[in-house]
Amino acid sequence: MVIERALQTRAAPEAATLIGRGKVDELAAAVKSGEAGMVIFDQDLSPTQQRNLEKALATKVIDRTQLILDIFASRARTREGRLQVELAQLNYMLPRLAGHGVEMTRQGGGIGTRGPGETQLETDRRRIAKRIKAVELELEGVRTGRALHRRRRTAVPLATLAMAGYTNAGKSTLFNRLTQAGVLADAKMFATLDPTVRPLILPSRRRVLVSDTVGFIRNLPTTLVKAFRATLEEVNEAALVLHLVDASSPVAAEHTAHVLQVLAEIGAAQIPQILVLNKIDRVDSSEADAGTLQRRLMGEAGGHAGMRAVAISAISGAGMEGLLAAIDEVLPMDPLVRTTLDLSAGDGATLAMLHEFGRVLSTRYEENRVVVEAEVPESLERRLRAR
Ligand SMILES: Nc1nc2c(ncn2[C@@H]2O[C@H](COP(=O)(O)OP(=O)(O)O)[C@@H](O)[C@H]2O)c(=O)[nH]1
Ligand SMILES: [Mg+2]
Repeated sequence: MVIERALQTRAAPEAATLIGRGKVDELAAAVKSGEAGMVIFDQDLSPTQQRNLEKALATKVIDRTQLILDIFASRARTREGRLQVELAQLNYMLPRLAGHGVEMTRQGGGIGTRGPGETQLETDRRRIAKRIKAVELELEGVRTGRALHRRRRTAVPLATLAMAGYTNAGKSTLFNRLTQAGVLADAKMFATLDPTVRPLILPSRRRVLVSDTVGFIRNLPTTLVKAFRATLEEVNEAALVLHLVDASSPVAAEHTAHVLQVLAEIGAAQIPQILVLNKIDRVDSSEADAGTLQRRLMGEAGGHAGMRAVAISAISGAGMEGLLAAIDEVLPMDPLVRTTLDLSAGDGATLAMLHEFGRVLSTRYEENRVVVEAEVPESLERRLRAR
């Protein structure tokens, strides 16, 4: 819960505390009266500034880089992602060792508590430096084994839709809207999975997983670029990327180009992608159609490049059927085929299966037979034909 927000505009930062003396006192009072457990600065703090502020505010102080690192740490799913994040955390921690008497790591790393004195400090420095070496070595190993790893992962039976886009584009809102029904249906089966992956049943009755990936961040500190990309790596295992953009944002075109560029750089360019133009409730209705928006964001080239675009409002739900239909059309895994089956009228099991996993278009009864026309996943059709 956020107790208080404060903003200060200054000609120059205060060397010792970033913000001015008066602001520090003001914050200290707010921390005390609100019993704040933490103060987060949307700025980078030098190790000294952070220390001074923790003393003056009598609470934990976190800067922008550390907050982003914490988010990455909670979102990194692949081994490489976790290692890259740990490496960035260690490098962040190293110059901040001096002066802290309390626990150093908030996210693993296992450095533990320290006593006062130079000796302890030196020991800690050596320990972190050693861990950095070890992580770097492990990372090399992971990169070598990556091709192998990816082949294994593709054996996972369910296709994944990865949602990519800037923070604030509406990924989590869309994620919740898309997967609400799915969660109830399959809650038990997925109870142990992390909360950013959930099942979704498409109109075609195909089951997929939706994954809410780590968001792109404006002005990402350069020291975190590698950790960010490694955390985003999981997109490479997706069958389809939902590239979400806040179409009402004045920097939407810039964001779209940047996401496309980074996806290409991590090797995800060949994965089918749908450009999801979100927040059309905030766009002038004369421009709120997918074609117009896509041209505005990507130039004439966008549509020609064959990228599907769908305009939605994740908040109001507008455009959701169009989005689901587009996903069904573009999803390469186990495509839908139209089939006609001549079944014995007593074959209730097959009929039930067709209704559950496919879309039954027509049913015609003839004496003791039933002829069903349906749209089903290719895998199901193969299974039925093989009998
Ligand atoms: N007006 C409007 N706001 C939206 C829409 N979708 C999301 N938002 C808001 O945008 C903000 C960021 O949404 P969120 O889903 O957290 O974005 P994320 O950072 O990409 O996960 C929240 O305040 C949402 O309520 C939309 O379609 N229209
Ligand atoms: Mg989110």
